Amino acid sequence: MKTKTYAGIPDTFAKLETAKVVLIPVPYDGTSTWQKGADKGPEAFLEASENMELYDIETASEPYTQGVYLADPITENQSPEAMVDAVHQMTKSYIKRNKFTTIFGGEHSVSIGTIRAFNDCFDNLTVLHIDAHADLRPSYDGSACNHACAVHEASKTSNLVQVGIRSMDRVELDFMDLNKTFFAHEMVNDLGWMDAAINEMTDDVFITFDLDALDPSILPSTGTPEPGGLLWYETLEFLKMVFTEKNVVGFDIVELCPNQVDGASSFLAAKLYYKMLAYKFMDNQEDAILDDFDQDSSIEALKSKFSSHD
Ligand SMILES: [Mn+2]
Repeated sequence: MKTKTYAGIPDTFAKLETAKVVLIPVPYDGTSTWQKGADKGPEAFLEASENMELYDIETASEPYTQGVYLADPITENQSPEAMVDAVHQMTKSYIKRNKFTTIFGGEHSVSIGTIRAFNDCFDNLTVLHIDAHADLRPSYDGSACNHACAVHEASKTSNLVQVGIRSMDRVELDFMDLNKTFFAHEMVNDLGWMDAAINEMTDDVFITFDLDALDPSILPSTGTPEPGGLLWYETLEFLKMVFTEKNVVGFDIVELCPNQVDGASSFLAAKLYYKMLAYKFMDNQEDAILDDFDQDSSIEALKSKFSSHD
């Protein structure tokens, strides 16, 4: 990766010891089935982030002052299973250091590893899955670690809430809880879906955000674009509600498939990530790392409750 720090922030805010946030890039594209290129996602996201202004108008805050550590990218790609295992272990190691751990993919199979890590560390976890696709297949193309299976495991091991769905296979109905599934064609006519979705969530929420949940008019550069998706401000409104009402314990963003002519998609992904940090930390701006930060000061640990097993 060319980028030295997330969004080009000063080193003071980018040190692992003091940063509240860890960002793990996973440039993986082993199992995508249509347009390839999600392995280029993290680099395009980081480059766009560097060109972003860092004052968030809506929350009147500078989220980067909480500290964002850019971890080494996970490059394991021997097999989908080996990649998922590497993501699982690395993600878990940062959660256990009480970091607000975030992951940027790569295609959606990386989330099998991220969800497994958060599930290990939080009891009664809700996985909020924002996506055009149901991703509930038990296996695809000979692997359970395929992007089409991203939340199959989560459907068994966590409280899975699905939002924005508008494409699926009939076999996925067997694994879908229709009370916790919010289809795009219904969402468009009834903004009550936001409250209804939040009512289905437990306190601790992990968000897995597939960028193809967004409408291709605002985010065309993704592997499998589907018409009829979420727009920008309704997405932000919903996310802000979730961050306000629930304890969001981490998130991943996946499936940016950048190309030369469309810089807007990469920039949207950069802005979406930063807005999610803004919502996470909007109530504790006083805890920001100061420019003359004292290395010996301790940072208040993020709320987390670890289960007994590793
Ligand atoms: Mn998808």
